[in-house]
Order: sequence, then structure tokens, then C-alpha cells
Amino acid sequence: MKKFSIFVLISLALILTACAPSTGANPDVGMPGANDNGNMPMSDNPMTLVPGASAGVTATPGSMMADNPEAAHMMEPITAPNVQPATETTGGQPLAYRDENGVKVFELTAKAVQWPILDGVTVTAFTYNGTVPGPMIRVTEGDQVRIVVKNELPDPTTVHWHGVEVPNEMDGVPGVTQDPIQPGETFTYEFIARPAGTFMYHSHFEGDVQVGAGLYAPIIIDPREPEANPPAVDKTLMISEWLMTDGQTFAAMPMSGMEPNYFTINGKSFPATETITVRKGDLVRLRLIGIGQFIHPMHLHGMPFEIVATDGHPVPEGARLTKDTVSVAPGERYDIEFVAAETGQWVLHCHILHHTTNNNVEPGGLMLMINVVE
Ligand SMILES: [Cu+2]
Repeated sequence: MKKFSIFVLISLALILTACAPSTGANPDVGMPGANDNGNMPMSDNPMTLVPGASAGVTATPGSMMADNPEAAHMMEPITAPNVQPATETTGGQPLAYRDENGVKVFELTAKAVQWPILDGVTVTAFTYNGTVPGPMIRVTEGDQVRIVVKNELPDPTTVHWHGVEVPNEMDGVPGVTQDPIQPGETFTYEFIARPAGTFMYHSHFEGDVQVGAGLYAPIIIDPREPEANPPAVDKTLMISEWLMTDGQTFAAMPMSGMEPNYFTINGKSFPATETITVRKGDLVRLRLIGIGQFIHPMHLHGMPFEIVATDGHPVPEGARLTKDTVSVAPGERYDIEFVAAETGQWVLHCHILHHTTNNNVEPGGLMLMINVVE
């Protein structure tokens, strides 16, 4: 059953790839020889299923795997021995630290858990400390920070501090700046927190699998000088995707062109996403973080917003755009602010509307409510 579903998914991806208008590898398609409908008679043009493959050869999943055995694990479900249900229900919560001679020391354990993204839908997730996203590390600009990372995953891992100005040997790139942290091993990262802004940390080992599987979390560095006009509400939203079939979790995009079927904000799909309740007149800051593999144009109903920071760096007041939609690409951060001017339930959602479904059923996915009350 499982193998059959994977085969169907792969076949679908191959067909979609072959039908895409911009394959480029088949420049003759739709050109001379096309019939009145603009379709190519198959007998005149032995199309291949995979652009760039040799003429007349029809690719099958099996042969692709044989061609590239290193990629075969992408088609395997994400698993771990004795994976347990999550004991927490909310990700991205502030992580406590201990002070050791002026150093803020945080502890992270990379481990697999069963993580509910929706009532009745539970993924097998690779996590920091058992939640998706992992816990929020929140420090102040200039703090000396030490993060002790224990790997309880079945696979090696590393941690990359995305956007933070760390020393090169703390950058978390396996085979470049450090050896992978093997299962059972511990690695200690240490750096000075700078600059101030919205950042994230995530796996840099087999990111195609591990990041999509949940190994990501926010790191917020507050400015040393208190802000002149701090928001009344300050929320961090990490946007990502999942592929679930027959109760098993796969890499969100096991092959180029394949599509995930669940979409999450802070590890939850609508209607399980958080409702953000604010008072009329509040200044609200949302820190949008793209940690998946897809671009998400996030649209807010009812109130325009200003983009006050991009990728952690403040936008000077005179250069700020006022928008109602901002596209959040993988790796990007946008801090947006708006005044909650009108009461009501205002929707924030992705405007690729397929991303507001759960396994093709609307409404779902990347949507949450901003509930403005008196
Ligand atoms: Cu989207």
C-alpha cells in the first residue's frame, strides 16, 4: 500500500514535469509539427517523461533510484526507533537558560517525536526539545551565548545559526566548518549574539530531509537599547510544509517538482493554528519566517502593514513599504507591523490558495485569525 502510494506520487510528479510549459529540455514541443490543437502527435515526437533524458527512454522510479542510489533515502519515510508522542503541544516557546559566569547557557536535544499538526493528523518529526518549531532562543544583542546540542536522532546533524554573525567554526556546515554531530554525541556552539533582529536556527545536515522534518526554531536577538515604540503584541510565525501519505511522513519535497500536502505555521495547520487576540489600537508585530521549500505570499485582511525589518535588519522609516501581501521565500524573514484599527476576526493566509488546504481540503494550511477585540 505504502509503496503503491509513493509510486503514484512519483508518477504524478513525472507527468506534471513533462507537461510543464517551461521544460526547456524539449524545445520542439508545441512548435512545428504540432496539430490544430497545438498538441504534438506522439508518433512524430517520441517524448520522454523526463526532460533531458535520452529520446525514447521512459523513466521509471526504479531506474531513477538505480541511477542515483544516494537519493533513494529521500523516498523512505521519516522514522526513528521507539518514537514517542510529543509531550508538549506548542512549539517556538521561550527556552530557559542558566547563567554560567555571565554566559547564557541553553540546552537543546535533537530527537524524533510524533507531532500533531492538526486534529487527527500526526507527523513523525525531527525536533529540538520535542516541539515544532523548536524552542525560541531569546537573548539581547551582545550577550555571550552557549548552546549545548545533544543528538538523539538516528542520523547525524548540525545546527546553523541563520543570519546570526557567528565565528566561522560555529556556522554548522558539516564537512566545512565541523564534523557532523553523530547520534549520541554532543556539540557546543558559542558566540556573541549579534546583530539584533529576527533569526532562526536549523539543521544543516541533509537539510532537504531534516529541516522539513521539523529541525528549526526561532532565535530572536533584542536590541541592547530598548525600542522607542515597542509593539503591544510580538509574534513569531515559522512557515513550512509536510508530505504525509498512509500515515507516514516523507521529506516535504522528495524529488524536485513534487508537492507537499500539508502546510504549517509554527507546526500547526489551520484550524489548529494559533488565534492571535489583540486589543483595538494595539501595535502588532509579526515576524514571518520562511523555513520550508516554497514561497508563501502571506496576505492580511482588513489592515495594511509596514515591512519594518527584512532578514533581521531594520528598514529605515523612509524606505518602508506599506503592503497587504508579502512573499516570504525560503530562508527569508519579514517583520511586519500594523495597528489593529478595527475589531473583528481578520484572516492572515497564504495567497497560493492550494496552501490553505489540508490534503486538498479547504480551509486549512497556512491560515490563522487575528482577533481584534475592544
Ligand atoms: Cu503558500
